[in-house]
Amino acid sequence: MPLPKAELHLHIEGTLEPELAFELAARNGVELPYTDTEALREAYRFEDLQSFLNLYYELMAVLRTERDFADLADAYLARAAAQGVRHAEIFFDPQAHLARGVGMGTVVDGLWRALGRSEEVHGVSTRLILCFLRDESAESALETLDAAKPYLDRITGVGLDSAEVGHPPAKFREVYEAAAALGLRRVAHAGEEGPPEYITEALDVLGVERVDHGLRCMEDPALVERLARERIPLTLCPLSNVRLRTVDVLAEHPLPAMLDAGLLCTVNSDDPAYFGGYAGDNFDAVRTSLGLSEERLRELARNSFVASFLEDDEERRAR
Ligand code: ES4
Ligand code: ZN
Repeated sequence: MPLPKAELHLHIEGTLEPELAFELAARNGVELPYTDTEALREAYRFEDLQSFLNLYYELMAVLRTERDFADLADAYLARAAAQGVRHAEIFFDPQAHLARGVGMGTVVDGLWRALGRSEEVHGVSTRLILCFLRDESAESALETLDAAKPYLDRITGVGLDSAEVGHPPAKFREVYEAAAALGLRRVAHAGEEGPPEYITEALDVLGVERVDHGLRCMEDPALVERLARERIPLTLCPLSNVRLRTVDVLAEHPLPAMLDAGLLCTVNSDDPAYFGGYAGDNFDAVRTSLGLSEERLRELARNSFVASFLEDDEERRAR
């Protein structure tokens, strides 16, 4: 039996497996620039975050209807459940869809078809987190939050993703203030490729409760001390870090040092269709390559519930 765990860093568009991409392409009459799933998998050799994002945005062209988003989320939830995931806080990137003429309603209603019955069907509770693309303008983020207003009953929080370097968190101060005023929870990617200063800015300017990745905090001992003292959760994604070459090899991942420093770390999958595995695969990989003890692995699973947006009583029931 896999350890019961919560997945806190998961881009739903990053769960698009090649087989489903081709199925949706055929269903929607979309031409993909790859002959078959094998040719597509060949393209999964990334140099850095941007080279991955290029493919990630390209393949989204196959997602067009509510049914497509429902099928995508349902396939993810089934895989996650099989790997011990009991709760999933799921990112989505509305701007990438709005730009292609796919409306906010199509995305949220489609995802909700699967999420809304996930506890019953898969035994996985869910939350939805709307991410702003940081390489788009601050105005576009504000417009996106506005477009989401009719759907806020199904959206728990906001996040910040896409190309990090050159797009510091402070660019999004206004939209995060507006999100907070609407009662939304706040997280942001920071310190994946960007410097430790972006982590501090996400905390102090955007008011985030949780940092996605946060890996590069290790370059700043004072920041590590602060994150540990304030119990700020970090949602680490070990297989993603290797595939995007943030870390050379898994055996050199700083996770053990981060745990030793007292950081509230969690292990997550990011974009599992692209990076070689789902939440359980990430746990297995760190168990094997980093030699973490069973006690450390249980700590990581426990942290995932502590760091989640579940209420205390829900949290106890989930784990
Ligand atoms: C992402 Cl790995 C990663 N980093 C930043 N933004 C993203 N969007 C999807 N995956
Ligand atoms: Zn991510």
